Amino acid sequence: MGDRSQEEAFVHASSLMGLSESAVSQAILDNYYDKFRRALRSDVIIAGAGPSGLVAAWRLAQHGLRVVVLEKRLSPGGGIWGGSMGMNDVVVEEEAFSVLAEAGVRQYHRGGLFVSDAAELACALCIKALHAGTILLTLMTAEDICVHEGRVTGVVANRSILSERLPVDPLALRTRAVIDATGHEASLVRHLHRRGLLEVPEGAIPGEGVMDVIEGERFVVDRVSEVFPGLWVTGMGVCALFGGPRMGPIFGGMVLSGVKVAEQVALALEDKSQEAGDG
Ligand code: 48F
Repeated sequence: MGDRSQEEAFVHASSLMGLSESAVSQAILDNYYDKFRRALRSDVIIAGAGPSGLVAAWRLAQHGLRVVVLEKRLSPGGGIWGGSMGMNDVVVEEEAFSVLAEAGVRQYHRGGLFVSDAAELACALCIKALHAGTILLTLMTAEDICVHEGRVTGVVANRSILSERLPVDPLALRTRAVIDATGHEASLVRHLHRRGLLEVPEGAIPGEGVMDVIEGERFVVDRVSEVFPGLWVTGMGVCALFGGPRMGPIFGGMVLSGVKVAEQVALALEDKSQEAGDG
């Protein structure tokens, strides 16, 4: 027993040998800037780490694409954390079960519906996206979009909070496809529209309509699309852009919207690679 605790003490001491305050700082800077450097050129940038953005990131990274997620808040998960009126449970429909099961999220049967713990859902989707290879940069706002020759070519990113308070210039990240997964804000779509680059039927982005769970859940999946060359919209951004209904604390549509946008983007990038190869 004595030998054992001596051995443990030795292992502990040697594992601390490289430890100093500056070594801690150095390790973090090395790792973070390695991530940031890799994020400068990617296949897909997803603005927003809510349920639809995280599912899209997971699927696209699983497909072998270089995926970057920019999240303006400190923690990824978007509206999942709030659950319903702050109660950390959400309803998920059966159509999304296979995706949730793959992520290890459990469902509980309640009065004919299925409920999942909001924290479990947020954590599981994050882990799936990260373990598939997604680069996640938090406290990073997608502040604007780059367009060259009529196509989206990148995202202008800035530090959240800092950029809101001080005149700090952003950096641009180059990519082949951008997904606006910023939820109710539909931020990137609005940037394009503000500049007259995105036409919408009524001339103005309508925002979400009144709550309708059934129609909203259908709408948010059906209307996922490439809204400008190189820019896709998913999740609640779809409803904000096309005037679809809001639907409250039900998340199957968000998950399936993320799956669908990932399929569309993967296909479009494959086609573009083939064109480039053929050319
Ligand atoms: O709002 P959010 O969860 O969007 P979603 O994936 O899911 C909507 C549901 O959560 C819920 C609902 C279900 O019925 O209605 O609201 O469509 O996640 C959007 C994420 O984008 C971040 C924001 O902080 C949130 O985490 N975000 C918003 N604007 C930006 C951004 C921006 N400009 N740059 C980076 N992140």
